[in-house]
Amino acid sequence: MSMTAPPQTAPSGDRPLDVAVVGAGFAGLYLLHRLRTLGFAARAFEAAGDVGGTWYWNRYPGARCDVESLQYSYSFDEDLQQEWTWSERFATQPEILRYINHVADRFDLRRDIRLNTRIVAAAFDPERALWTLTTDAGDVIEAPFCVMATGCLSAARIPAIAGLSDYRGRVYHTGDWPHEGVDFTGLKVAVIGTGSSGIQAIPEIARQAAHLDVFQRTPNFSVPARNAPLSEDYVRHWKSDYAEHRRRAREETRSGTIYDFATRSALAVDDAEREREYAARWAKGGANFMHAYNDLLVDEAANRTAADFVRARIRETVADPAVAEALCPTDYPIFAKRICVDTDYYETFNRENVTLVDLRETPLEAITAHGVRTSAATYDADAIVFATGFDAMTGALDAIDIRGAAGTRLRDKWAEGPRAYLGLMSAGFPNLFLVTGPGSPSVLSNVLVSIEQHVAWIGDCLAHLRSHGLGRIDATPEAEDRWGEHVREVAHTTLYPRAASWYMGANIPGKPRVFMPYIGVNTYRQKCNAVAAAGYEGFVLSRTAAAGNEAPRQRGGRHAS
Ligand code: N01
Repeated sequence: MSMTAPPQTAPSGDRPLDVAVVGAGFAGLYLLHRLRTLGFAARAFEAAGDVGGTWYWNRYPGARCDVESLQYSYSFDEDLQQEWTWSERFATQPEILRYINHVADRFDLRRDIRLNTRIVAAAFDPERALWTLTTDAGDVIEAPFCVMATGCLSAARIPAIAGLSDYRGRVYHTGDWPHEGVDFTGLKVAVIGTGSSGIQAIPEIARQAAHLDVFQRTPNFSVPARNAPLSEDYVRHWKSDYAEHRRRAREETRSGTIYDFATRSALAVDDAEREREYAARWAKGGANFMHAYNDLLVDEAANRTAADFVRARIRETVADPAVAEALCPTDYPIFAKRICVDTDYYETFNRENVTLVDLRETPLEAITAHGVRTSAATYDADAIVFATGFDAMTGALDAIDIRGAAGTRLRDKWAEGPRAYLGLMSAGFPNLFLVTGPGSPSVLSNVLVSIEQHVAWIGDCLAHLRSHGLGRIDATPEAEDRWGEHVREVAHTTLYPRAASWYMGANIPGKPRVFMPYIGVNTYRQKCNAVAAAGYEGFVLSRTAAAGNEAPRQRGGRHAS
């Protein structure tokens, strides 16, 4: 691979920080690069022992991305995207982590990253217009601006199940996997949870373990990945016009990912033709399946045709009819929960050493000293793997004691559900930006596309403030409320709210049921650009002592009082 020299930028060194960045995953790394390029002194604080964010922690067997690798990568640097070689259609976690490390080195980012440093508190001092961050070691960092690049799926969650502390075996969570790996050879293993992580890990664990019991509460729809090495032709085709592909993904798609988008309704064709189309996409593999018709996420009858097709494939694949029925989701529309993409998931239930335990028939009652007890039986387990997901979108932010201008805690403000204007800033928390925050496309998008858009917007906003001698920006409560209503309205034009998903906070007992992500990468980008072009409409921009001690000034938004 040919390399160009990393750009030469002065280290932020001992310069007072302009921006404190929390997290050094895909978002934090690109923030560092972009902010440096704009001449800001920025530093990232990362709880983990190295860069990578979600790809640092999620090392479970079978972990890979289900957005194609040529699309799930940075687009901000043409040389980088031309030079990096992805080996497979869907990259494995180790390959993605290698890529992230390569980016950190290539752009010389490590000198401004403090690892093994968890930010536990962040408070805004309105007098000094400064954020004060406190680390788990008690260190204090000050910066006028703070960006939370803490990730949407980074607060791994083990549910409170009675008896867990009595369990004598080994306990793992897919989202916090041991770095040395786990050898399940000869062990009896229990996996609890059948979301994307469980569905990827289960076939791999089944190949090693003496016996695997899969504890399923809600069946998920999964489509085959059909993963394969990338052909040189395909890569050449993609890279020959990389910039245009990226532009299309950004500007013309709702998910930030290019698929074969259909332009007609599932109900506009006869059964035979529909079957052919679904079969062709099933054979091709991946989430492309969900774009077979343009109304699958908005029309119940159309949606049912896709769900029926997948249920038929499950029944065809799984030998035991009772197991097949238990694996068939029936009580929510397909795609309303995150579609899973698998390799041999349904086939795994034909193995002699795998048992599906349907927790809807026989609820999980407790963990015992030696295994898992349901209402019907006790299953001995040498190891329990929790594939039970995350406190999504808000969990990592809630874990930090974030206090705004009036001392209000963010988690208290969000007690009834997260509120953030454009998903970027929450009113009352000046100079605090969120990357892929609730109210932005985030988890309903190719997150790399969303991250790059947010980072660019934040960088431009900071440059705008600097060039106008302004030191403070805050969202107005009115703009935030209007945005929240818009996010809700858009969601309710689709079938998404029909499923009790983590998009709705439904996986966390007591979490308010609010549909958190915004649907539509393309429209969202236009709205963010329009807000900036109108002088940051819906925000209050003002001067501060540090940036020039004058009266607050209106920049499209309204005057601070
Ligand atoms: O988590 P999940 P995940 N008792 O929340 C079950 C991304 N991702 O880590 O549905 C028993 O989806 C829960 O059951 P239920 C992707 O965005 C991407 O798998 O609540 N079971 C469910 O089955 C994904 O959507 C990739 O009834 C309990 C499971 O645990 C997101 O991360 C790969 C339980 C949790 O599923 C999260 O996926 C991996 C309990 N008390 C992840 N509590 C790719 O790109 C929870 N469950 C391929």
